[in-house]
Amino acid sequence: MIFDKKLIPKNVQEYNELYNYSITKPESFWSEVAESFIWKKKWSKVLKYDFNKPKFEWFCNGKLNITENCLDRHVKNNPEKTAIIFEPNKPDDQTVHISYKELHAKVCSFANVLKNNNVKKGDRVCIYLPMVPELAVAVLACARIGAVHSVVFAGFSSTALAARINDASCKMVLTSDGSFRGNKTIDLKSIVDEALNDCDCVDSVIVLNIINSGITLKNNEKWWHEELNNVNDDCRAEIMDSEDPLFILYTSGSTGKPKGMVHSCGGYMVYSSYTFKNVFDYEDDDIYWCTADIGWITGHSYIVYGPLLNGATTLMFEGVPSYPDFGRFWQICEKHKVNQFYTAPTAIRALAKHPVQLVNKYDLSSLKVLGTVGEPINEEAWDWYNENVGKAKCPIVDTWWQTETGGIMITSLANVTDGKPTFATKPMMGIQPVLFDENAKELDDNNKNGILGIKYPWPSIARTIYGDHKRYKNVYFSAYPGYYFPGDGAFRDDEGNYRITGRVDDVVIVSGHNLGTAPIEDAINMHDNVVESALVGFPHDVKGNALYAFVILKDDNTSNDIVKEINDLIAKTIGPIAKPDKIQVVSGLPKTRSGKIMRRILRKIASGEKEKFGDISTLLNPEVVKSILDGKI
Ligand code: 7RM
Repeated sequence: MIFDKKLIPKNVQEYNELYNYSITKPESFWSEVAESFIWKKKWSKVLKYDFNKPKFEWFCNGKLNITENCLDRHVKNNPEKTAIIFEPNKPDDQTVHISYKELHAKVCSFANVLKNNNVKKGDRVCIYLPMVPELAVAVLACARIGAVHSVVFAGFSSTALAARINDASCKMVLTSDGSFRGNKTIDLKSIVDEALNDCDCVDSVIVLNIINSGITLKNNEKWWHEELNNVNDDCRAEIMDSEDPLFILYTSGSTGKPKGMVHSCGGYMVYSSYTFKNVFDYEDDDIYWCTADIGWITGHSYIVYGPLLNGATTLMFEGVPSYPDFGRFWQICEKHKVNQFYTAPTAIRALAKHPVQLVNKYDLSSLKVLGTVGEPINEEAWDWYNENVGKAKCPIVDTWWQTETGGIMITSLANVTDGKPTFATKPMMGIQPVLFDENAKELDDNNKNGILGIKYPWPSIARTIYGDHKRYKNVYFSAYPGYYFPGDGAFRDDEGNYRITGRVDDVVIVSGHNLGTAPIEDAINMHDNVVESALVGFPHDVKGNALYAFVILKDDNTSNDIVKEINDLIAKTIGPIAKPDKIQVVSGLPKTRSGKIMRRILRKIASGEKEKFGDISTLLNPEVVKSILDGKI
């Protein structure tokens, strides 16, 4: 274990004591945690911050390279230990075990490929790859040489990819000829080709051969395996300042433009690893599996960095939960004797729809800890997970956090603090949540709903939005000066447990994907016959939320294919995940006098409410509500 025993609470009392220490003496506490790592030069000050600017600096003037902590240190102590288990899409294909020593060599070799292709410290590299080990290798190779990785989920469309490449002026793109997903192969390379028609910043592309598609590459494109022929596996780790950027990861916002959250080297290293150890109660020989994609923050922090920093064995799965059948997750748990299993409520709800026989036929006795992330988990899903997967003997950690927070913020700690169904429960050490009432005053009493805020900085808070610090300040630090505002509502019970109630802004979580409504509306509005649109979420028993689009057309009678055409536009500009379940043509949208769409009303209509809309007299056009209700689908 990389942490001193005194930093790892073993029971509720120790958690309470350590938590109190962490918030009364945060600098001493985090300094002790940071001592657990290999620094090339120690920090001179633990924390400097200013909520007004806003500016946060952790482990100031400390020098390090995160890959030395992920790799070199474990190669020294335990070279043969498995770092990554790769489980391919098809159950019959070969599983791969990559030891720390092998991973170190792969990362160093590929870091040399990056250098040979003129990537330097501070350059941005876009990574658009499916869930194969090379994705983890690429991420770490960037970190090795101080290049800033920007991983884009390989389910995003060419338009979404191009926007992200351009926003960060990425110099290089790492991709593959294609990917395997269930019984399909996906032609990733042509998505990249299309994106690159709109990107002038990209000098070169390196292509991993996965599906043997036999494509020919252009002049500035190279095959991954051929590039590896030109290098050795010796690569010095670049010396990074604690505050140097480690990566950019995009998340949706309430305007059309995605926000490139920037994370730094030192604070992110300390927080992602410390939370991994405590939340999942990871022990030395455990096999840990997080089913997320590395294209999301969950994959960054809890497939790659958190586990590797702890010297853990982390499983990467290329495929989908439904192929070859809905028992695939459990088959993998049995096959690899998985000890910690971390997934999303949407996956649980989808699997719970299928016969429980698909779970019961596998031996899940290796499981010790279950986790959920991404959205609130409803009681039925929690019960199903607990009874059928955990056999009522595994603690379930419901982990609340965000791309912006870098690591888990509110959760129970497996085998230490108690879980409570539908509650994320208690703050992580060092995290000070508060609830605000409608007057933006801190709520002191319990059993209340409020808006969630965080009172004090923590090491892995995103440092800025890439290229737009003003927006960073506006979105996260303006609503409640002196606090971080995550955009979620919460309820706090008598014991101080938090239940996250959902977004309070215009982001909808569909199947665990954080979708901004604004960019999807922008896509709908691109249709020639669309005048205006409004998109809201409504509860859905599998996806958590689904999307409902209300659209005003120029000419109602022209095309019967409007629904299909809008869906195609959305799939092309954002990705298929953003397609609404329902698209209703309306004559008008409920608006305030200042012209703002009253989404509150649309949300109610979408979720089936017929009468109780509260006060609609402030609307410019109250009559429109009835007409939308009459046409509801
Ligand atoms: C890790 C991740 C962040 C948003 C967040 C919430 C929602 C995440 C939970 C949750 C209830 C949870 N990052 N959310 N975890 N809601 N309970 N345990 O998902 O940036 O993609 O999304 O997700 O609304 O603000 S994210």
